[in-house]
Amino acid sequence: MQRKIWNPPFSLSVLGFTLLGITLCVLVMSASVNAQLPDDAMEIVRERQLTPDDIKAALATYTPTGRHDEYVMFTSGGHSGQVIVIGMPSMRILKVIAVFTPDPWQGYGYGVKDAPLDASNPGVTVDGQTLTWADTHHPALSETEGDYDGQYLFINDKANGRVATIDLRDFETKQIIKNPVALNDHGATMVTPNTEYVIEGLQYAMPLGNEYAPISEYKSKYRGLMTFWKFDRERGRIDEDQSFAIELPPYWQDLADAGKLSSDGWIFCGSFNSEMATGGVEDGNPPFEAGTAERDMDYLHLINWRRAEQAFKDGKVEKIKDFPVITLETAVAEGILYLTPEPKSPHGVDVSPSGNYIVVSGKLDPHVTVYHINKIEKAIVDKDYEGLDDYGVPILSFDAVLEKQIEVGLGPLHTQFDNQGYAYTSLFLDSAVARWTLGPDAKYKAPERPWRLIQQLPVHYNIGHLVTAEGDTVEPDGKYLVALNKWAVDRFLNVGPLLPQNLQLVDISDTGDNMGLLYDLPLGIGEPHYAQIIKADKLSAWEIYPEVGWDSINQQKHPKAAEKGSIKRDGNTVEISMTAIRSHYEPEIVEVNKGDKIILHLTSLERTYDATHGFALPAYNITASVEAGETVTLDFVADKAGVFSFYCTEFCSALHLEMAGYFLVKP
Ligand code: CUK
Ligand code: CUA
Repeated sequence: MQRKIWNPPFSLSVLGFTLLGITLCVLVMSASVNAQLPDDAMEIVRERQLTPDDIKAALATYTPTGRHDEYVMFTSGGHSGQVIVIGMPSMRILKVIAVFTPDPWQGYGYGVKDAPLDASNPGVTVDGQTLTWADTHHPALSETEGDYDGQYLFINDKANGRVATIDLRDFETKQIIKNPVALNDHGATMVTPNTEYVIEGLQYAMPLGNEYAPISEYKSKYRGLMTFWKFDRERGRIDEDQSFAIELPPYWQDLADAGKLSSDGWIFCGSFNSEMATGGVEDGNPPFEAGTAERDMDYLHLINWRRAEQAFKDGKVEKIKDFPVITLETAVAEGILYLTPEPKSPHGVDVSPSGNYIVVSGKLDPHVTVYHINKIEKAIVDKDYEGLDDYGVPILSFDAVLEKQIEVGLGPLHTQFDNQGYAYTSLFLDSAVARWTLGPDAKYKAPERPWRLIQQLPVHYNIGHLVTAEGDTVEPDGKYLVALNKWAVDRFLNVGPLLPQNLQLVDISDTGDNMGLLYDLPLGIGEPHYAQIIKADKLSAWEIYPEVGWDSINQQKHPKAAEKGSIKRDGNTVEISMTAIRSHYEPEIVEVNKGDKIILHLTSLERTYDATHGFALPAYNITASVEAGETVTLDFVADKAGVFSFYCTEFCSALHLEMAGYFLVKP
């Protein structure tokens, strides 16, 4: 698996470098730079032992200072609980968005009132336990008519069954909600084509509402769940009051995708424990890994979300923990839920850009299995069932809905699409990306050789998800693909037994078997699972907040914003309006009594791009960030007597160190 360095013997090497020189000239000319490759550049090529492919990759990704990237990738941060923003093709990290985990730099989770990580938020403090981390898996960009609109980003917390909303006007988390019925999730988040709903799927079946039931009552008491969170675009919030869930059989529902265009209105969701195995290796039972893989087929779930929405609106729900849930019985009676077989231990399910093809990968099957939406809908109309499952859910006949099975390689997981009629499937066991042709599809010129494996590109190593530019939309861009590899092994310098993930940028602009690696990005802050790539010009984040005194949590003028400093006492409550501008706070001296309740509104008067100030109050575990124009409120009790020097944590000006003050707490 060692990378071959191009290091020919001397005589060959002269020829090689001549060829290399020609290649370089061609490359340089194609970039319409009218220059010979300078000798010192050739010297670098020789010294660093670069191959022509290396040089091509370097030229394709190197981004000179001040030049901006063409695409932006949002990748989940795995157990860091954050989202990482990466420019492409440079693969430079632009930002880590704090989502479920406190972050001092962003002043997130360290005292700012009403921020999503405020302990008073029921999405954060659950049953008295404040959660300070998450296992983020699947980011989803908001869509309009099936295309990314650049407005919002959603991401789930697999560990605790939570969903967060990020506003892309300022790249800040605005909302964290806890699913009241489900402990965990996985096949989420993803959105319906107009972001009507953000979908969250439970992974490990459980007694809904977090009740207790012994594992021996698995079949009768444990259930799966899919939750439909209604998104209120105007408010930029998920509206919990308009949301509902559907009870599912206890099959360990996994990845899901929303239908689009021809399949709009459907949700497709795989599952991998239709055996309903209950583990117990310590008692001599088969472990889950074997128990869940006994049958040759599991069930793809087909959920009609418009019918589900109608049933919810008609009140055909039961309340679990006060949350409306459509029961399995209702789901069957109302034609909301169907099943169809899918090969052994499936993982990914992905809908092609036209909406016609639904691609499923079975981890233990070397094929991808492709269904056609027309066949699915016909089988439902014809009641072409091969039976009912234990819960009365109709199982559509596999032969009736199957379009094609294509052998792509070992351990297929996830599939993405481009604008040339190709599909790309990650091969975990083969450590490769398979490129294959879709069948005839109105959206693209029909491939000359449909349903064929075209190329397997080795990646390093153990690829999980892959993502293409806008690959989840009705209009993918092609051009780039990123392989999110679980193992890095020998790709980077040894940093101890815990290794970074390796995100590899792949050029998919060419047709045929011409995919090539461009760049390796090590990410050492948790395990990214999935990502979304959007054209950078679809994003239009603010440079500064719209006006001085902006409440970024609610995206409106802060009711307590003030452009002058003041201290007001009312009994034991001290309300302070503090301003910040280069390079001082006003007021600078604040004197209170031990036990006073402090409400501090901190307003940045700055109107300059990138003029950020911070506010650190030692011993009180408080740190805030105020970007230009922002007002934040800190709310705490002065329960420690003493002299506390507060100061600005951003090097904002030459006199940044002078931007300080004293918070005096009289005993
Ligand atoms: S994933 Cu969550 S186990 Cu394949 Cu979407 Cu990594
Ligand atoms: Cu303000 Cu440093």
